[in-house]
Formats: sequence, structure tokens, C-alpha cells
Amino acid sequence: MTHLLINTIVAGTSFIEGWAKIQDSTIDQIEIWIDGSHQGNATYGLPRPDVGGDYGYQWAWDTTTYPNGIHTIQVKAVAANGESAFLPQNGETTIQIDVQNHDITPPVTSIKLDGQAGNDNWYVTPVEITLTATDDLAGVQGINYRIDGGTWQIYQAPLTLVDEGITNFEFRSIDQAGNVEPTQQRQIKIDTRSPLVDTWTDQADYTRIEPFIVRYTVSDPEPGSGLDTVVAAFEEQTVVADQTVDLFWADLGSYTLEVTTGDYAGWTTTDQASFNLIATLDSLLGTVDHLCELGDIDNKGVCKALSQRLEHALQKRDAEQLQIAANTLNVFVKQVKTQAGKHISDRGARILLMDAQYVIEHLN
Ligand SMILES: [Ca+2]
Ligand SMILES: [Ca+2]
Ligand SMILES: [Ca+2]
Repeated sequence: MTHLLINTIVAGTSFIEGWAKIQDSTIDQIEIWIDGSHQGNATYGLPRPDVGGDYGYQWAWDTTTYPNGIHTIQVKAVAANGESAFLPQNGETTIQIDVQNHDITPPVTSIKLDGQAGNDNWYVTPVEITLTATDDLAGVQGINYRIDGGTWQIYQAPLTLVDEGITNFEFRSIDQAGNVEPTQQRQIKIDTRSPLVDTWTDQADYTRIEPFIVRYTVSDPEPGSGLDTVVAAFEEQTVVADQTVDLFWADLGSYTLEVTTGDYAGWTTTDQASFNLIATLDSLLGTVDHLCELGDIDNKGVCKALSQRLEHALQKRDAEQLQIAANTLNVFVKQVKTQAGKHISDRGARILLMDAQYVIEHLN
């Protein structure tokens, strides 16, 4: 009544096929039973000229969804008149099939990175790399990795990456069946070094008639994450390198330039440089000249009188007649006070008196 063609060991998709017919009725359906349960119905009505008609059936069995090992197959023909029977093959209605699927799936490797995280996906410490692989069937044979396109290495234990900068880390596994995982790739960014900043002043002391030029250099050791921010502050004013800062109206005293720079990983470094703003007889003379240019001393006669007084003090100082120089400066102070708010602006008088007092105290 039937002929069941089947292999004894199968893998992947296998076909259960044969033929069936019944006298005095027609076949309604061909049921496929595996391990005692109805799995589906075969296609029936395929040409089988060898048995005289379209009595063939076929069922595509995807064995990959079944565990490896022995499974029982039964084929049941159900007729339109209600009769049904398990079809025999060589006298047996139950066929034993050994499913042995080949492993065609590569392993999957996962990566774990341990290090202290900075900003922008940078690590600020060396990074320990742990690779683990799992395989569905045959089992993992090995894990390989390589660094920046170098030679493939056999992974044996967690490794510590210390390379600064951006490292291209690749990894993959192979299973016992020889299936190779597509290479995975991970960028690992390490910056353990703070940026460098050096701030300095061209002179230890400045007078108000000298330009103060902002000086600093910044860099991030390479390879590294690179400089993200640079903030240079001079007396709460934001400045940039090589900028000239006008000190003309400033108070005498100590001044500090502070520069802070940060890299993309999050490291920051600060450096400071200080100088003193002082006055000298020469700077006082220059200050009078500048006040006259600015119009803060608005009378030529006053300009001339003040300048002559200071030149006199200079001569006496150079002659080491310091007391006379000091007396001359005291007269200068009186002249400034007399003209303050008249031919000398208030702000002009303020710095002249401040500087004259400083010079008197530092005459020697
Ligand atoms: Ca596998
Ligand atoms: Ca850095
Ligand atoms: Ca410095």
C-alpha cells in the first residue's frame, strides 16, 4: 500500500516521502507524526507513475528544530471514507531516525572593558579586556584578538591595554565545527595624562606705561584625547595668549594670570604666573606724558611744570641726592593735589599720587 523512503541519519531539512492509495475511497490527508505527536500534513497527489497515478506524498522536515538523537517517524493516511492507517515500510509502521545536525552557526564573543571612565567615552586608566564566547552546538574552540591590525593572538586570559590614544581592538571566535565568527571591532580610547599648561610673565615687575602681554602655552601629551577647553583669566577678565593688557589705570600691587586647560577625557591642569605693578621716576614721567596725551591733564603749562619737577627729581636721584629728590617729589604731590579736579582729572590725579607715594617710599 505504501513505500516510505527515508534515510536513517538526517541533518538540516530532510524529506519524508512515499505513496499511498486506497481502494473504494480516496486519500483525504497524509499526517506526519514525530515522537508520537502530529506535526503536520504532507503534500499529497504528486505524480508516481511507478504505482500508476498521482499517489505520491512529500513532507519537508526541518530537523534543526529537533535535538540531536533518535526520533520516531510515523505516517498516517486518512481516507475520505473515514478509514485511517499508519503506513508501513518493510513491515514497520514506526521508523527510527537519527538526527545529527551539523553545526553551521559560529560562536558569539562578548567583550567586557574595565577601567575608570572619563568623558566622551575615554578611559582615564588602563583598561582590562575580558572576552567570553558561547557556541550553540559544537562548542568554542578558541578566541582570537588583534590590536591595531596586528597579528592575531590567541586569547587566554584577560589582558590589560595600556596604550594611550585610540586603539582598534578586533576579536572573534571559532567553534569546534570550524565556524568562524565575523570579526567584531571596538575602539578603546585611553588618556591617562593631564594636559600641560605653562604660564609666565615676561617681567617680574611692570609699570603702568608698559604693556603686559599674556603668555601661556597649552598642550595634551600625544597620543591623547586632545585639548577641549582653555580658560585664561587675568583679574576676572578672560584673556588669550599674546593679548596685550592695558595696566595704565590699574592699582599698584600684585597681579596673577591663571590658565586652566582641560582635555576631552576630563583631565584639567592649572598654572599661574604673577607680577608686581610698580612705579618708578621714569614711569611717573611717562604717566604724566600719557595723561597729557589723553587730555586728563588739559593744560600745557601744567604738563610742563609737572614734567620739569619730575626731571629735577631724576637728576637728584641720579646724583644720589635722595633727600632732595624726595623733597622734589613732595612738591610734585602738592602740585597734583592743587590741580586735581581742575586741570588734572580725578582719575589722573589718583594714579599720579599713588605712584609718587610709591616712588618716594622706594627711593634709594
Ligand atoms: Ca557553533
Ligand atoms: Ca590627556
Ligand atoms: Ca609657569
